[in-house]
Amino acid sequence: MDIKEKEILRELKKYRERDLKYEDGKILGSMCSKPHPLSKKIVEMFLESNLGDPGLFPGTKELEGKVIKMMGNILNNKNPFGYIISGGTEANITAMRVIKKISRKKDKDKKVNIILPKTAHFSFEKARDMMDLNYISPPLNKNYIMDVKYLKDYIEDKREKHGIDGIVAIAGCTELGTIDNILKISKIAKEHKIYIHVDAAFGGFVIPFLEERYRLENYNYEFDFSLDNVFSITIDPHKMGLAPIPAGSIVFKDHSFKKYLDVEAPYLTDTYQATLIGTRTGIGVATTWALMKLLGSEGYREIVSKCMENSYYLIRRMNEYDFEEVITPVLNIVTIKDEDPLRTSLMLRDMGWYVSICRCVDALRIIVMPHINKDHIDNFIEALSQCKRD
Ligand code: 0PR
Repeated sequence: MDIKEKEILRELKKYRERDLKYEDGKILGSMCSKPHPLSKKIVEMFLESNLGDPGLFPGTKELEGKVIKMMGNILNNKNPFGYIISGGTEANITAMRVIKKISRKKDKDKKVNIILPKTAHFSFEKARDMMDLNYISPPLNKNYIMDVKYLKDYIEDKREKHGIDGIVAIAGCTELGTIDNILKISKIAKEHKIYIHVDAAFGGFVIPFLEERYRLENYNYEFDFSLDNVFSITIDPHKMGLAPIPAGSIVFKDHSFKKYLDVEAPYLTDTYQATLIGTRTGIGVATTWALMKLLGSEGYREIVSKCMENSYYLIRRMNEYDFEEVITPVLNIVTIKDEDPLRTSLMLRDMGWYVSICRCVDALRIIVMPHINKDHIDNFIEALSQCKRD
């Protein structure tokens, strides 16, 4: 390495050193974690791959097909079709694009009406801006999930005037980790022939691996393609899949959905392109394939169990200090009631702890990712109680 290169790297290191590190346990509000160590070598190996022109990278393209098959396996779908893309935002926008295309095919002048839970991630807001979608959001029920008793009314009331084109359901909502009752939603959607998109960006790598002892009684965890009218699912390897960023995924029920995505790209090796992002790395494909092979269901089950055990440990510790949770954790997301969550989160930030806050309820929100251990939790509880004493 010549002197100039060394100097550049030294300079970069200075910037990088200012970043927080997952292993320090201070990042408590992130859905990402330290990527699995195997990722490093894979990133290097696939550095120049570009799935935007797949004919040049047939090996990586074939691997993408295999990863989508693996996704199908965990999502109960024998004929999945989809892509490994930049993340949950791109996946959700892609699904909204399909719903819009299907609606336009039926009636090109009609508003595109989509039922969207109040707990939906803000990526749907971006989709609305870009595609002029009309969202209808039913109230939440006491469990902080979409109250399905309103669905029929919305569908039947609005059917004449507008018609509902799609329903979004969430499997592991960003703020609380709750799961919509997708079984019930699916029954209604089937009856009215409505498309369901499930946002399992976070829950997709948790729910299939959640041990029985962590499943709440009378809670519906079903979310995948085994349910009628679930036509697309967002599931992100760069969240609980432990892949490095960028690795998101959009999976469709079958290949028939490709026609809604394809645009002509006559001069490329593949003359159609379906993903929103054109030039795109194959790194996510390779890391996801490798980690799913390496860890398998058993490996992911162990990771999820550890996160759930630590979530309950956090609840026990906070209860000792009279802090109360909003809900019993459904997934590895813990909420802490707080009259002024913004203030508390800023105080914690001054002490070096990074938590996030909920919008739908006054609470702090902790994502108990694999990089969080019990010592971190003990230290955090100390810091939190100090905020309350001040
Ligand atoms: N859908 C759900 C349910 C999500 O929670 C998220 C992101 C997305 C879609 C969008 O995914 P991408 O960010 O991959 O496009 N949820 C996290 C959040 O907004 C993302 C995040 C991750 C935030 C790490 C902070 C952080 O440090 O809370």
